[in-house]
Amino acid sequence: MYFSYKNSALCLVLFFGLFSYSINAQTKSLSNLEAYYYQHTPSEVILPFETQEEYIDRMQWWKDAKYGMFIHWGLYSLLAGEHNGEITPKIAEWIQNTLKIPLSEYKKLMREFDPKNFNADNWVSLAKAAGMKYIVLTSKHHDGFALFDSKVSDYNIMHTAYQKDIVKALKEACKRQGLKFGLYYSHMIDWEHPDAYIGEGKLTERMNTVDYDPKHMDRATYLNEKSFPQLREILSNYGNIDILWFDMGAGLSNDEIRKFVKITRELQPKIIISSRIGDEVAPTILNRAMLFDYFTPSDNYFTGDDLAMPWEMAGTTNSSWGYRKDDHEWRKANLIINSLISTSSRNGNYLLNVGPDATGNIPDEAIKNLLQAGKWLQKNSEAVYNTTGSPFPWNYDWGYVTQKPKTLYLNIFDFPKKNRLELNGLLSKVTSIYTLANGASIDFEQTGRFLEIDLSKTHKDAIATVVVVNFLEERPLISKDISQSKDNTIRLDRITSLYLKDEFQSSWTFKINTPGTYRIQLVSNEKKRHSKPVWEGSLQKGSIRLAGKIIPVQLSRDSEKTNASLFFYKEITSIIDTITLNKKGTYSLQLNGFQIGAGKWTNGLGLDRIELLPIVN
Ligand code: FHN
Repeated sequence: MYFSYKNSALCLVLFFGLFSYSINAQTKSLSNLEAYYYQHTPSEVILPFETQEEYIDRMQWWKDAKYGMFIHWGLYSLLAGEHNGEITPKIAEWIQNTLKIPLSEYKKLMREFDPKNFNADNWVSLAKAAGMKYIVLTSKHHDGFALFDSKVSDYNIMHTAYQKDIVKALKEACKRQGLKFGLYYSHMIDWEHPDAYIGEGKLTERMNTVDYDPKHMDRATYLNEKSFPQLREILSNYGNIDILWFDMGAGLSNDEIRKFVKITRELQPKIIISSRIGDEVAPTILNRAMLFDYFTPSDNYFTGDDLAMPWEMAGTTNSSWGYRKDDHEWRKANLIINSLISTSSRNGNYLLNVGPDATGNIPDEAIKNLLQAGKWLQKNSEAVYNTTGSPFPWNYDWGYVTQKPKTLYLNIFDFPKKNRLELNGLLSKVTSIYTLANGASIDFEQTGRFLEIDLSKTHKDAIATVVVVNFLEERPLISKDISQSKDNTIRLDRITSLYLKDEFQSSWTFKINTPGTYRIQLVSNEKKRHSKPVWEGSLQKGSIRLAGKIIPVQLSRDSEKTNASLFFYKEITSIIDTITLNKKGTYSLQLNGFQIGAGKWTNGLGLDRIELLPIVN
């Protein structure tokens, strides 16, 4: 069918095929949708369907928005983490799978689903007051139950006690109140359909093996009968849909992934697609010749990298996505703002989840914290929306930097010692510094690459104080050399991209102006499950080479603190040794033998930085 009406694309592709044009040549000439999805293009050849400029333009609202609300809601919200007296040990929306509840029993929840307190406008108003610019709702989660009126499957909201289309209501409320609207759709996992085959081993655990036998499942049937047609429904029946948040696509073939993209882009040309359309595509392709528009790293995990492409951190307000009555681990307003700014300072977005209960109420604690964070955002919005990330390739202890032309915003969460903040590396001439919230001007001194800011008279905000630094140039001039700070500390940050795990930096060059003896210490992060975080530092041995010495390294858990934006995970400091660097000059430090791996599920140290702290006698 595709052949018959896409003849022109076919001719073009055959022409290029015949003359063995390079992929580059094809990319330039075939920048249109037909070529992108032409069926006879080999799977591995992915052709962009738009120009770089068109891509930037399509993504702009999303990049400027920074902050969105994720909503996980469905039949599982009725169970609230418990079934027949049994508490699920995992996230609440997985309860059917985790507690092996037979489908016939789980389906009975449809009779009870009648959210009397649901009011779409209230949810949207909350998101707005919280400072969020878009909403993403689970139109169908892994249980296979749809919150929309589906003609494809009766397993949907119209067949519950409630009988009203939730997707429609929320879409309309977003439109009324001016928020962008996206849909989550579990395209691969579906515990209702008998043919939703995923794969072998670990992937089998993601299927409904209580009611169905994987041996008899045929994925093509599931895709053609339910997933593709329902995707068409949500993209056709509600006007503009701004985001399609696919999830858990691991196991899909490239061609299946491309079919999802094709349907999505044909029906909604301006839509923005999440990377989890196929987990395996995401980590390796960091350019725009890709099937998705932005990258979603692991849930609730972010260790301090500015990724080389648009990205979004999806996180929870407590520990679960779906409502759980026993989950009281609430992320407070300061952590919400810390996570948001830590994300935007690295050019990412933050999609923060709420799990309403079965009556349609968003938990009070979540509301309280979101609104408190929203108040801070009202005062300090200039430092967040429409900004870009920090120009510095390293982190600061006191907080995070965001920027606009001629301006840096220092988002200070921890006031530095003696209230003197040092910005190391800015070469642009600073013209003025003031507090964003009240305009009060701040004294400073600039010498060479050091800018010292006197915060002794600055009002401290309970969450974060934003200090605005104005300078002459459009973009700040930054020296990327690593040198000692005013207190003579040297800080060697992991600065390469989180997901390119084989390319982590393991050597650093820096300048010493004040010779002396230094304590070497290494800071790394816990990772993996929230409930049982793992620190893999002690499992590894290696060495550090510095100033002609090889220092054997076995890491110990010498001190720890909660990671400012990671909430579930601690930052571990390991003291390694002391070293005397008795000459001024350039040194290089090499970390050998360690697996650095900083992703949530990758093995390795989770390295954040190495510090050299002066020992003052
Ligand atoms: O399995 C899902 C989970 O239930 C939730 O929807 C999250 C949100 O990012 N995504 C999957 C796990 O990563």
